[in-house]
Amino acid sequence: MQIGLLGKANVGKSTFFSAATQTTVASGNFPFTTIEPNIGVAYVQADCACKHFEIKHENELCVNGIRFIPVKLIDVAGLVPGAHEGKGLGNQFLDDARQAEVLIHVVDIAGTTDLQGQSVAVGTHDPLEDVAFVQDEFDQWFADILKREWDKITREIDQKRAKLTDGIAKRFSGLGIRDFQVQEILQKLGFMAKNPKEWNDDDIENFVKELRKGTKPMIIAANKADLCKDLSILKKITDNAIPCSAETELLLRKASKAGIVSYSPGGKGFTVVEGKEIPTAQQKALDMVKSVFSKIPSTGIQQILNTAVFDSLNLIAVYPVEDENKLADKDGIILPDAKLIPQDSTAKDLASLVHADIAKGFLHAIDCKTKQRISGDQKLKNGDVIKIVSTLSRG
Ligand SMILES: Nc1nc2c(ncn2[C@@H]2O[C@H](COP(=O)(O)OP(=O)(O)OP(=O)(O)O)[C@@H](O)[C@H]2O)c(=O)[nH]1
Ligand SMILES: [Mg+2]
Repeated sequence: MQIGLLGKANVGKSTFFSAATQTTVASGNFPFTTIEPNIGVAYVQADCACKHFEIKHENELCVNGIRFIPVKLIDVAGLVPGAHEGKGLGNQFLDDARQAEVLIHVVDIAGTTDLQGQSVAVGTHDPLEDVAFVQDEFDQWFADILKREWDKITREIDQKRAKLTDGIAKRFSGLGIRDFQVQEILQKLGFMAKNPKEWNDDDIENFVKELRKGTKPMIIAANKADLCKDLSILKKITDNAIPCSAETELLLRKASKAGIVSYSPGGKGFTVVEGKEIPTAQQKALDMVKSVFSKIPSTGIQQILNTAVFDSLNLIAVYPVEDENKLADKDGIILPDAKLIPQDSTAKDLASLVHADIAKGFLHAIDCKTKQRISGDQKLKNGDVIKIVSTLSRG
């Protein structure tokens, strides 16, 4: 599971990354601060299964019944218009983010940066332009891959009776795109029976646009919302757009770590820890943070990560255990692990994820909430606690 952060230069991708992963990486008010990608671990939140059983357990990833589930986050170099032709840092960002299953497109919603990522006065750049150009760069990049190889694909079909689906899928395999996904889009557009020789540039462009949308879902992180004068601009964005302030989240996480405030990621506010002496500069910063919460319901960072995983990718969280009565692993650790799996996953799919041998010897599973036996092809639900019964153990 990998989430990619991408967007124009200087919009706050690295600040988002630092806040979400609690690792400090370079950020600065100029374009191309980031060149090499940053990879780290962020967390999405789900209700922990302990809530259902009304049990208490010691697990640093369960805080008051909210389970923090790790996901990989990748922050890449910024892009400028023409990146697919090598402008700015070119396509490097796309290569770095190619394995990401879902993309968070960070936009400077306050319009404080021009198309090249240079700082400009608040509200002087139209963020809608950025939403369009970044998607366009992506589509162009996809289209270039296909156009470059189109003659070859056509020849392979003519001479070797190769399948169109396979020919296209091969060119996109480096992006983690699978042949069934290519086939779905070809079917959707009615292109399955169309001779590749008859495809024109528009056909290729339409096809890659659908392929991009279908395989790399994008959420818009409308960042720098703290500076934005009129957030009603969000209504003009057709994709899923969530207002956020990465800088506010970063500040709160730091203040929380320093023991100055009590704040939980995703929270609708914070409280100052009683009895703390707060220097004037920090007090000023906290006052600013307060005013951000009067503008947006939360800093948006956690909500964006949760939306990416649970809404865009439709994943569910399930809890594999080895002891269905104690809800524990063999060392007695209660609800040791939460796994993110696609919505239609079966008990057998979960077994494969836990260990190949366990899947090989799969007999049945037990739904620990109902204590019922379930078969390998039964679909799992969000929040399920599952014991897998297998003739083989891991390793
Ligand atoms: N006001 C405000 N400033 C922000 C916010 N997020 C980031 N910034 C500032 O925006 C500038 C750019 O932030 P970065 O995180 O370096 O942006 P980036 O998108 O990673 O930039 P490149 O790596 O150069 O593409 C920095 O000065 C940040 O402090 C925010 O939510 N609000
Ligand atoms: Mg950066």
